[in-house]
Amino acid sequence: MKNYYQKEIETASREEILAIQNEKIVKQVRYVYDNVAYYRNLMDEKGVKPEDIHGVDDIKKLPFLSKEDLRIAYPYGLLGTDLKNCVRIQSTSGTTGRRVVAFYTQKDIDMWEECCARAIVAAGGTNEDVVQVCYGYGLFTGGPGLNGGSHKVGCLTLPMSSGNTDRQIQFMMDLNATILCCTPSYAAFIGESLAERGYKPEDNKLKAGIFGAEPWTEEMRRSIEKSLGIKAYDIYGLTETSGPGVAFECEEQTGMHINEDHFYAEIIDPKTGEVLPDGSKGELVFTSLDKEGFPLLRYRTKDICILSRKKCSCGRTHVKMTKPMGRSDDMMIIRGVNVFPSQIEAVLLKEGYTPNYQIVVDRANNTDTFDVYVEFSPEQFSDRIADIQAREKDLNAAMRSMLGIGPKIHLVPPKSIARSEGKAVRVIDKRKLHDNV
Ligand code: DLL
Repeated sequence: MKNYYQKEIETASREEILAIQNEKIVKQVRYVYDNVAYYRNLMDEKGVKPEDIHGVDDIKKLPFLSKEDLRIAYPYGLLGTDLKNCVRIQSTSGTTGRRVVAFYTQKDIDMWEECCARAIVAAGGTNEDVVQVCYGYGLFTGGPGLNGGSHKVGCLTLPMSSGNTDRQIQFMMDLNATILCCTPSYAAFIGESLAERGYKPEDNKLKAGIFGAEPWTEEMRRSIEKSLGIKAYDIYGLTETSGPGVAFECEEQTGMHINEDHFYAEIIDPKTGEVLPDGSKGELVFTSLDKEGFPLLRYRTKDICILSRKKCSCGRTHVKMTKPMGRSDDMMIIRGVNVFPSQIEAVLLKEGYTPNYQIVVDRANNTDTFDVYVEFSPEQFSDRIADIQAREKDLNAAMRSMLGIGPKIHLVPPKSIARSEGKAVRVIDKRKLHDNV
């Protein structure tokens, strides 16, 4: 028996979904035009009026919003309703200096939590499950979003937040957690920590994990599934659109269904802004169809992916997005070659290394330097220089054939690279520091 949280909408026909979207977008554009002066000005500059929008086909007439607009309009410029109607804010970590503050009405929170509930049910969750949420709680959307979704499904929810791995393991084992929610890098660390304490994958009661908030490869998925003895599901979202649950994976594990009754997705050419047909790789753009507090239209996510409408065996009809193939601003250009951290992760795991690595890019004598620090697993560890050098050489060759350039590989002892409890910091690009001086 297949399970859905909101079967009717999750399995609606294409025509039904389009009808819902067409109706919602007309109302939403009118709402934004009337309430958000910042966006009204952008529409006026482009010569588009709410009357020009008759359905989703007309969305392409609307102006884009970017992170830069969010920065200019910070904090209240894109607010869609009186503050007295809002009940919550959430925010990004702002590590890249661009803090986003998003506002929610109670209706927005309910919609967001329902999206997360759909994700939990798609991962096999029912009211008999014990859901351990170790995404951060607080301003970050991960903890509150999955917490709310878990309540809606009726699961027993363990609001752990991130960190304190000893306590995570104690609760997981003592309270028989069945579904784990955290970043994939933290899931890998929990798996490693369980093994260190002598637990085998079959010793825990976990059956599924819902992992997202950062890029992770198929190789990483397999490694986590093996170490925890679970099925690992991807979940995607961003603070600007609500948080986790904008898209989620089903049992087919071949991409994430976008909750199309709430979010309209487009793929554009990131250089020209031209809308590309389904199946093309490009930048994902979201229009929220029914948000009140922070109703962004045509928001450019910078995430690069592909949309697919291929029939899914789970019965859900909503369009699927591939895993983001890195953000357009994650891509490093090293000695003229485009490099994504995910390519490096894929090579490492394929070659039997752990997902514990760090990439350091710098500049010396006007040339880019490219170093990758990789941990030995305890089984691989050797202190014989000849062994280490031979392994470093092999890994350099494997990277060169994947990327087109070979980084300097530094194999380091187990446990020497800091573990992450939230989003992992994989890249240290020191060139940016020089450029900012
Ligand atoms: O990371 C929301 C979230 C929380 C998603 C928990 C999933 C689980 P932000 O901090 O605003 O929100 O970061 C959003 O993270 O634009 C992507 O670049 C990246 N991202 C989110 N989910 C995935 C994923 C949350 N499944 C940004 N795969 C997005 C790859 C992801 N990247």
